[in-house]
Amino acid sequence: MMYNDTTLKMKIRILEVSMIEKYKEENRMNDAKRYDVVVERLALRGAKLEDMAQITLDLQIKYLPSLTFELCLEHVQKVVMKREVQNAVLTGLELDELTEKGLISEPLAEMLSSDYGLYGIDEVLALAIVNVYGSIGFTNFGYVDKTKPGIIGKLDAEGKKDGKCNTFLDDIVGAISAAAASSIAHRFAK
Ligand SMILES: [Ca+2]
Repeated sequence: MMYNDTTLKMKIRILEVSMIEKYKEENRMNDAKRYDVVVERLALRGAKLEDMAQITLDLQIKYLPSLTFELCLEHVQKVVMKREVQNAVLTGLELDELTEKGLISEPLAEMLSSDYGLYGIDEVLALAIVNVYGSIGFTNFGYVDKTKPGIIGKLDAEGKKDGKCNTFLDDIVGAISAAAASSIAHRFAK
């Protein structure tokens, strides 16, 4: 059977659209699947989403007195659903874990295991997380990075112990909490 040009073009277009939809669907599922892995990896390192939601609540409650912990947790989950965030978390956690196992070579190993103050790439990686939420994200992240509230201070102190490395983890946790706070701020912006 012969197709005229228009029919053929239409058929190709339909095929393209269905392939794009299939691609989108597969990727959506991959992100959802990866979400569970990311949440589990964070928990294994001592950082639960609930701890981040608490920081988010503390950050935003002064602007939104009716804000609840549950809503904060929802926004933390939304942040962790994003692919850029998942990629940053997986990269950072891997570097912390490899450092603890002694699998990083010098001079990087010494910088990561001592949480060297001028290293700075841990904060840069965390910016990939807050970047998703614009300038409010950066402001919130700067604030939690300085004040180290809740679990962040705990992780920071724990990372200074022998054989432990939380160089990336504390910034990741701060960035996710800050991003969730920014997500809430955007949601309720007047
Ligand atoms: Ca750090």
